[in-house]
Amino acid sequence: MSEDLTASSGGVGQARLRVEDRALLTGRGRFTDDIRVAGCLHAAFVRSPEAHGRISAIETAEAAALPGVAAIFTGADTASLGPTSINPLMPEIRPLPPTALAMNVVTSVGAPIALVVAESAAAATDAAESVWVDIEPLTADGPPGGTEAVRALENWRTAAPDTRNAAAQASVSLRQPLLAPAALEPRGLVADAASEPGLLTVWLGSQSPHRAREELAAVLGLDAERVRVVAPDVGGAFGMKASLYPEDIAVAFAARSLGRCVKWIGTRSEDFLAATQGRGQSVEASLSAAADGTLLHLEATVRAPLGSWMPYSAVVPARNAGRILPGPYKVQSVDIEAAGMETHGAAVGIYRGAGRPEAALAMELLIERLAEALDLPPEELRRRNFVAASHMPWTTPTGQRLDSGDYRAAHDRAVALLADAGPTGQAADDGLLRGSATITYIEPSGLGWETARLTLGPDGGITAATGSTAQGQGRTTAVQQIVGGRLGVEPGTVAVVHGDSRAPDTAIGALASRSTPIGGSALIEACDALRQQAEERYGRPVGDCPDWAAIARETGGLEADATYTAAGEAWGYGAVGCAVAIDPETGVPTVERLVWVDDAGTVVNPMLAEGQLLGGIAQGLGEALIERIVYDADGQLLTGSFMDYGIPRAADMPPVTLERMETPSPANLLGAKGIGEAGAIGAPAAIACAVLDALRPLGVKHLDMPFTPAHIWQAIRDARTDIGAGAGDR
Ligand code: SMO
Repeated sequence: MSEDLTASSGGVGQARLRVEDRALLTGRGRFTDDIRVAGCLHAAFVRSPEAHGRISAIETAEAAALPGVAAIFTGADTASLGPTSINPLMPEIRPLPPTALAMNVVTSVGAPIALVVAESAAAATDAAESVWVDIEPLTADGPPGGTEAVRALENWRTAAPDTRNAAAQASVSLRQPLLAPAALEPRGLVADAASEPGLLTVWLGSQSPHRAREELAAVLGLDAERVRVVAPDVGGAFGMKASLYPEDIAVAFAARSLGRCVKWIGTRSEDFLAATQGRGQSVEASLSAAADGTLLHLEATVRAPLGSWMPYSAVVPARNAGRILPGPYKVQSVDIEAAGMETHGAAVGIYRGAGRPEAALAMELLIERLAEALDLPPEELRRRNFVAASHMPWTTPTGQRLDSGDYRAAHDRAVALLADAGPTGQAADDGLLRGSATITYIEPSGLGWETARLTLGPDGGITAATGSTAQGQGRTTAVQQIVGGRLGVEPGTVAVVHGDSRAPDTAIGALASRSTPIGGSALIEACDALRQQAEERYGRPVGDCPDWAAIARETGGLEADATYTAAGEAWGYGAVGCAVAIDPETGVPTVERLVWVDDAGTVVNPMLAEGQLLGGIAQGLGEALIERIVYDADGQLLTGSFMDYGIPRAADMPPVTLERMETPSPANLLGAKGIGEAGAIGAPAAIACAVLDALRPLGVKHLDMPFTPAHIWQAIRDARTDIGAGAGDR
């Protein structure tokens, strides 16, 4: 993008206010529950109370006779539906697709067993409670384990390591808790088979309405043209609304069977029980170095839980954790294995970061421990091993091509910012334990294609349809800036369409930090195609700021489609400095400082980018300090509400200093790199390293997240150190 165009048009680079906010903040958003179709029926699910069992009987007669009940469906009705697909991203996958309604066997608490459709949501809920299900428990000894349960597997192996120079080795053994993505708006859909003959229209809170359309059509045995999926306003998704669910299939099936409209709006409890969860990985890893700190060999075994069925993106977290593990560092050799394991419980899928936070956490903890073993400051060990800016593009030992960036510059800037933020370790007369760390993360932003359609209407109005849909990120604002800048029109005049499987016809969606890098580049390409069409019809160049109204009058309107395929993967990155203070009496941790230097390449709107970072940081802070899903030994969910599952509130946010570097990516037209997941990737690793730095003098070698006061207090107790003297010495 030329600087002039940017400055004159309010296009790329401008911190424009979000055009979405007036409606969203004044209650005028249109979410799935706001979709009203005349005569629409309402659905409620009967769910499994057992983690594993055989369904011996389902009695629906009493429920079916209740007032307002239209129909009750069970697994026998949906048995003939086709399977959904699994993105085959790992070489070895044994799919475990969802069943719309359980048949014979249930494999997790909360699995849908029956669907009640009634005249009102209340009637459906009442009737669902009257459906009687008899389940013989099959196992009382918790989730199955062992090699039998491996459902996905990949290895990254280089030639055998050269161990002659190894002077030190460090290892870590991590158990990461499962997390609830906890979108503000729970799941839901409206499936309408009544309003338009031969067409099933589905309003679905989804990151990928196009994929949902393909999947629904395949499962229901329909031509794709006979299904339209629309994502209206979506109140947060974070990966949890990326793939099709059993409930989506069951409700769409019910609508088709009845020739009616059927609506299901899930509750918060249902999201805790049956929405996909995130993280939960176990990582065993070791890293060796030569005496001068040169990193040599990285070995790791990643075990990722999959839950009891696999959504489309199920294997992404395991694969990402493996391929990204070396992070921003040069290592000479690797031997990494990542596996996805079947477990009893809700499906585990992508959640903001999707394997990236897990990789950053493991690698940065290894670096901290290795620095200790080498008796080097951790900053120095990092500096000696960053992939140098001059060596970009750089192919990692896991075969990833890092496209551009200056990791060391970001790291050094973050170290300086943390030092400028004031002394942390010295002011110890308050009796608190202090620790700090500066970590660096990388954030791949996806490969492949995305679509866009630019239309010049007969009245001269410009409409931009993008395959990258929105869940609160401000995509309309960003699309207006990209298109306005490229076509030389005021961004606010560009009409934006997203989230409709009819416009464009095909798309991937908002996933993997790819919307701006790849979706934005597709818009650029469509803009250029529109301009070219104008020039061909007009017979001459149309200039930087074309008279689109005149072109529209002359041509009667134009339309340009683009399917843009990225040249490679754009790798965002950033460095995070964190200082924590821990009260040794209570175990309460306080994040005193968070300084952040992120490079997302070309930034379309710095205010949107900042919002993405802060939101991700809040979720990363939650992961590090608060959040944890707990199942008991029988597979019952103990954290089924916000009474038992904590998420961070505004007051939990530390002071954050944000700085930006801007190294445009050569991997796409726009030069953009992802930023949507950055906060959630960097925060847990930074906080974990800082907490362990604070606890190190007490002899605490390792502690798993979340760092709750009780958890830290116990670790301090277990370390059996004279806490008062230890704190005073620091
Ligand atoms: S975790 Mo993302 O929605 O790929």
